[in-house]
Amino acid sequence: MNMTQTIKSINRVDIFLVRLPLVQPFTTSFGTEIHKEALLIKISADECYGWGECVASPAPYYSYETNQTALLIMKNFLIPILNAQQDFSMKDAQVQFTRIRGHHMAKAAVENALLDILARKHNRPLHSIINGNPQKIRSGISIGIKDNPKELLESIQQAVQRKYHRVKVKIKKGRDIDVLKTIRKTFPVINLMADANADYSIGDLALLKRLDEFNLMMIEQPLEYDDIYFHSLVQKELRTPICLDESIKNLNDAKVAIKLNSCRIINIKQGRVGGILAARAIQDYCLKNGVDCWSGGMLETGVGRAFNIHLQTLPGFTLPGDTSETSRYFAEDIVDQSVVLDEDGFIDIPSGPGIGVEVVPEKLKKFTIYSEQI
Ligand code: OSB
Ligand code: MG
Repeated sequence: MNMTQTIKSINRVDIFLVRLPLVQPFTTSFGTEIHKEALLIKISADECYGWGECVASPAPYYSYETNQTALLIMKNFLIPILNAQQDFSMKDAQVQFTRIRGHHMAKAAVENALLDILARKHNRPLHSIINGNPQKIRSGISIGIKDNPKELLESIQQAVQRKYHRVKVKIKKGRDIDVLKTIRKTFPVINLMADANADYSIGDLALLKRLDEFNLMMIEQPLEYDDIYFHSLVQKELRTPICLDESIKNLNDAKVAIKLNSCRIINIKQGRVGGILAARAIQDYCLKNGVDCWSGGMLETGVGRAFNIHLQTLPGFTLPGDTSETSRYFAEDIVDQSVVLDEDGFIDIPSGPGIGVEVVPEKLKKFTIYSEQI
């Protein structure tokens, strides 16, 4: 995109906290979720509008940010900064936002809404203004921890039948070696990976080395959520690539992790690193440094998922991500189009202006538990 294109002025900002039931509970090493609670932001400007979705959760388990901290940061800092601007570009907004330390999930939602406005204003799909290649993207699925192995094997069987390009399973201490052994017995050659969500520490090195026998594509975030250094010690001892998720909150983290050889793969969640443009900068750095990337997910509604899909048209996304069909998360979503897989497990990019999906007012009303005009 021509990054000098500007927004004249913000007219109105609306926030919606929505709560959608998940079709099945989702369990990770940090807990079980039965609902998806998301903070959506709609910014109106220049006779146009744009949507953003914050990927924070109700509780600070995956990250320190929560929906309530994000709301506070938007209300007290991000939106006032925008309201004080006239004729500003994405670059201008980003420069202003750098004053606010951390809170990348709150920033991502606001920045993404601005990008959506710019794309809609010029009647172009989001992928085109970030210079992505208009191509179908690959799918992947993230399967939560299950109480019984039969249920887990059934879920994997379904994913294989649907032609997902790779299967990720969640693991945690005590639910690792045996689980992977069971899976590999039934599915010896599928593209498989495991996500520990930071459940191990350097003292578990011997156990982590045993994961090499399962021929995994990667092990995601084995150690502490804020660690980079100890991951480099583990990566040195493992044949299996390490992929970092929680540890990478911005481009600098990615640079440090790559310089230290802490990982060979990065899970870029645009909503975790500050939005689409920050994610683009990270994938570009990774591409230049021979590090594979993929787009993670946070069980987003159709709004956040649309951003993830457009993002994956960029060349640095060399591996399939955690982008699954809508029906795998929700019986009913808040947007007018569902994500579906074609017969080869690919996903089409929405073609309309901006993110290419529209929020359906009745669905928004149905699922909103709190709203506020800022
Ligand atoms: O660690 O990648 C993760 C969901 C919520 C919080 C953290 C994670 C996940 C997922 C699901 O793995 C990805 C998705 O399907 O959206
Ligand atoms: Mg993860």
